[in-house]
Amino acid sequence: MELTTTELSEIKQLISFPKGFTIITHRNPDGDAIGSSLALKLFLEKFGHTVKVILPSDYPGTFHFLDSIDLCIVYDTEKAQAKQAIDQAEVIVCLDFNSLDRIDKIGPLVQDSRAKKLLIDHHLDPEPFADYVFSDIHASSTCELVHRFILDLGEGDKLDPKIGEALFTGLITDTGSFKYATRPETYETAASLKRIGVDDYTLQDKIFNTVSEKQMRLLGHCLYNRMEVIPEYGAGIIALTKEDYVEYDIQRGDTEGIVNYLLMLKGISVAAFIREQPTIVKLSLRSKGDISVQEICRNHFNGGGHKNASGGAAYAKLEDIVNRFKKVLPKYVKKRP
Ligand SMILES: [Mn+2]
Repeated sequence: MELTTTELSEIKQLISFPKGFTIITHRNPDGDAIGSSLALKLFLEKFGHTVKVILPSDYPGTFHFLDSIDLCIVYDTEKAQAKQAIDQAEVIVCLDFNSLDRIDKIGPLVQDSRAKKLLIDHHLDPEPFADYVFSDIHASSTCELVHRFILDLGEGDKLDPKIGEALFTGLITDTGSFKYATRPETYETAASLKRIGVDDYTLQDKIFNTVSEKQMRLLGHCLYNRMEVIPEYGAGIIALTKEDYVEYDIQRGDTEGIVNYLLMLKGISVAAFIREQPTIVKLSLRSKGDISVQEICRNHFNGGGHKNASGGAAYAKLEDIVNRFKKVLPKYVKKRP
């Protein structure tokens, strides 16, 4: 969904006088959620706006280096400030999610707010809660769309290396360093950000080469002790138990990216990373080509996301979820001879 010329000029009008903006992104914010939010904050501040960013839950330490990240309001621990930021907002911008249940208890607050609402996102099926919707499911990332949005406003000259660094973060995290979900515009965005001075080598180093010893050993454990391969369906599964969580002292973010190792196996095109949390079992699915893990998640695991990267959760036993995944596989993947 593109913004019409009329909508763009209305947004230009909104931006032209100092206002209170509140930017909200999804729970468990990733590089794209955080990068797009901070980039838009830094951009809007150049017009004299007061800009608050609300994250429903805390962000991974990896992104500490991003400019202004320490100013984000984390709803889980700063509820009063988050509520105030929504109350005082004249414009609410929702980034990298498109249904209000992705922001938990903040959802109803956003729903009830009388602020103008703008949504910029690249996930399937946006809910109609915003006044302005810029949604493109073919975009690599919300960061790619925020960059487009800034250019469409005719404000490309406001881009600077700090904004560029935040945007580039979303490009590389949502595409696995340009390995998937790219299109020509993705590289054009990267090129234009590099041209304004983004140091992408340092950025990649800061984002990816910060694994702790604990995480590296956890990865080893997952691959050596918890991995199951189902060659006839080209599938791989890693399932972590509650006990693993204790033994490896697994914190939010520690398991990030582990699912992708399964897809490095020759002949594997569907990957499931399933973990047993205190009350719920969560799963992340990845796939290659035409296999839609989005459908699998939507139909069987109360979730969704993208065609090749989705997630879900269910109140059940770990082994039941593993078995359910195995059971539904034949519906989505052809058996191999
Ligand atoms: Mn994204």
